[in-house]
Amino acid sequence: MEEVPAPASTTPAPATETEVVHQFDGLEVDAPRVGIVMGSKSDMPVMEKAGKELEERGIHHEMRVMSAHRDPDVVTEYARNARMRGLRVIIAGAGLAAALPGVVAAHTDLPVIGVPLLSRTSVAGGLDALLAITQMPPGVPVGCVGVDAARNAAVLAARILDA
Ligand code: RP5
Repeated sequence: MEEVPAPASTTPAPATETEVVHQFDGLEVDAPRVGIVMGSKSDMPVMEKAGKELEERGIHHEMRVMSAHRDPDVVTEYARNARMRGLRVIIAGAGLAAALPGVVAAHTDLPVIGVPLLSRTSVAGGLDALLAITQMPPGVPVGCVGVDAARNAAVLAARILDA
């Protein structure tokens, strides 16, 4: 009796190890896993504490200055590409009408940790930024640490990465 060929499988063959390795060819081994962004250069002295904490823990990170109000297109592009670039958590610090963490969270599903910052013209000791960061609409969460608590944001990011 003539043998009938088996129908072609609709499920793809399991990937070989070589194929898996090739899929990761484009990713740098030491690509940053945490993105630290801030609304102004003036935020750097405080936000550097987050970078220092991550460095001490051996967690690759990058630091960028971009303002939700002054550079909206840059922020949008950064947030939209973040996951594809290998980032897993974003720490976003801003003072005053601190829109940066919320705008980043609007464009990525990565966890975003906001750092409300004290600035020269802050009101109520940074409460302006703290409320701007925490009072997000349902469905677009931003985690938030204390005012100027950049180091805590890094500790939290490390815990998220280990989860
Ligand atoms: C915010 O306005 C920044 O995050 C910063 O904390 C504050 C003041 O910015 P500069 O006037 O110092 O650039 O957007």
